[in-house]
Amino acid sequence: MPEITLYFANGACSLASHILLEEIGVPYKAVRMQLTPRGVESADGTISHEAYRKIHHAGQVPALAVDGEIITENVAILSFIATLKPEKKWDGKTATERAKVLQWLSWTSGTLHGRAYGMALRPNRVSVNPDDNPKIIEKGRELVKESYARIDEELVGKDFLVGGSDTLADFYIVPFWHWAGRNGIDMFPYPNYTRLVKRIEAKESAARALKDESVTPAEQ
Ligand SMILES: N[C@@H](CCC(=O)N[C@@H](CS)C(=O)NCC(=O)O)C(=O)O
Repeated sequence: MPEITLYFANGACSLASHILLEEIGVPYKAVRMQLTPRGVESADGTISHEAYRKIHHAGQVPALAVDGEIITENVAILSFIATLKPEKKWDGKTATERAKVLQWLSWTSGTLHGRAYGMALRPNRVSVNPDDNPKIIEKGRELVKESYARIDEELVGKDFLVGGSDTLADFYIVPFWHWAGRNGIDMFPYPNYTRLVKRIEAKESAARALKDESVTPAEQ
């Protein structure tokens, strides 16, 4: 097994990788980071934002060090973790499933996280004019709800986003379910999404990661 270090922050998108590393049960080191006014730094103060920028080019979480090699981007990190336990087939069982898993990973990263939550939480990254912020935030929140609706519709009568067992796609959408509560978005209209999150969080691995990150599990 390679030597693995996960750089994560409580309740951030890195939660998906944290759950998966717990699920496979390999030894790994976890370095807790936090967002400060200076940028992302280690929670214990030993890694400054400047030092972390040498690990992650954009100073974001997650980052995964594998035998000293740094991997960034959730999609790449999750795909790498799947290779540590190939028998789980977290990247899909067939060529079509593998493509569908990639489809959901790319969409979650690019649309739900990058575009929708990017606009809702970081309007200043979209426009240099602060007067534009309220409209950008409103549009971002609309996109978040549309994205949740898309996930929910996909899960009507189904337990998994792709195929008949857990894939990376299911794990990756877990943190974004929790972001709704923090941002005053009601999850009542998305019962199928909630059901998936409860199923993942019923796993002991997920419970450990959530507890470590002080994230309250979706009610079982
Ligand atoms: N595209 C990146 C986005 C990572 C990202 O936005 N991480 C957030 C936490 S969920 C972060 O570190 N935000 C702090 C910042 O951007 O300064 C990925 O998927 O890994």
